[in-house]
Amino acid sequence: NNHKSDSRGALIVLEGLDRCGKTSQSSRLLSFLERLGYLVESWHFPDRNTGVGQMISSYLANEAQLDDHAIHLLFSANRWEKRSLMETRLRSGTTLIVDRYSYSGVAFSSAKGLDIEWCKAPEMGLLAPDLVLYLDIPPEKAAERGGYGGERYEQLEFQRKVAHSYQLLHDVSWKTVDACLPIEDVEKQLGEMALDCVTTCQKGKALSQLWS
Ligand code: FDM
Repeated sequence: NNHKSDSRGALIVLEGLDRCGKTSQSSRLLSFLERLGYLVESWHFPDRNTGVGQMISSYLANEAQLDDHAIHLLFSANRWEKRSLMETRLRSGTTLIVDRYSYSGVAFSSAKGLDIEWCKAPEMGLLAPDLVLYLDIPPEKAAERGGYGGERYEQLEFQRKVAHSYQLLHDVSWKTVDACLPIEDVEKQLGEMALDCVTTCQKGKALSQLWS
């Protein structure tokens, strides 16, 4: 690896409804990039390992009740507490594959009826992804896949609202992939898009911040 000083890893985010295949695709993407010799880590938000993450986790399990605004800010705080580590990793050349990020934050909270601009505000200044891979699946199809675990939000009616909210968040970094295709086809498409992005960041692309 001939590192130029402005060479860095890529920030790649996977987004989509529950049961769209994000988690298994992110591990496939991780091994694909590893096999090519890249430094790469797999991350997930919410990160349930921190103190804030534990509060989020008990909220999602319906063990704790919280005001919609309060839980929104906790999800955001959970990203802020990882921001500097994220930047360090990227600048040292490690690519991050992140399962859910600020887009989940805004899509899920605005699906409850919170104002979308209010939802975006606490995300301002977090690192902007170089690539957002949206795994597109109709809510009904996702529900058929079964295995909704019974956490808060894992209901068809609510997922329909989330799907609608996601549509309002598309920006230049978004690429939509049809998540109803066979697993290997989705994997191949994601791999090509990610590789392209990693190469661009390796050549030296400035890090930017949400929302631009
Ligand atoms: N979720 C996730 C939010 O509501 N806001 C956020 O900022 C994030 C990152 O938490 F229903 C929701 C999305 C999902 C739930 O996510 C838990 P995982 O991926 O199942 O852990």
